Amino acid sequence: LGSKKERTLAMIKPDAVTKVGDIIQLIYEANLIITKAKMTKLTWKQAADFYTEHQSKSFFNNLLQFVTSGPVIAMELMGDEAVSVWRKLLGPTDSSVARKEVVSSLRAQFGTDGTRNAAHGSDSLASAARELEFFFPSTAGHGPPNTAKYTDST
Ligand code: DGI
Repeated sequence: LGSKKERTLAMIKPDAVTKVGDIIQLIYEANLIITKAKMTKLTWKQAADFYTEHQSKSFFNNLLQFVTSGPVIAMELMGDEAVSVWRKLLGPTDSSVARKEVVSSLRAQFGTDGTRNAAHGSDSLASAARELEFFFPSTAGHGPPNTAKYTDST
């Protein structure tokens, strides 16, 4: 009550798709709920759009190569301060750095290095809005309509 309910975009990257069960467990333990989910394989162009803010970076090509190498699972997470709660669960960007931290994290457990780092999380409410619209467009014209809406029954 009176808390700051947020929505954020989580994406399980190709290296951690087989760990989806463990990751969902962590999500529930953090008091976040999954309100949308989709498994898909990104095309190169889709990945470039998703990561457009990094297009001039040296690691851009490696990033796209990796994230298009297999399926990803996109999820809308909802809960109190969902953006920062999910980012905190993820841990440091580089999994090899994450493993040196005292407190374990999803990237420490399921990732490998600076590129293969298991999962993504929106870094702000503005990014979350853009990234949720990317995976779950409100104007989707094809396929089954996105009518499943979470309503708090408590
Ligand atoms: O929000 P994050 O995923 O933690 O990090 P970010 O938004 O700065 O970068 C997006 C992704 O790009 C990140 O998950 C992995 C990749 N990346 C970022 N910085 C580096 C990097 N990959 C390599 N190889 N080296 C980097 O310095």
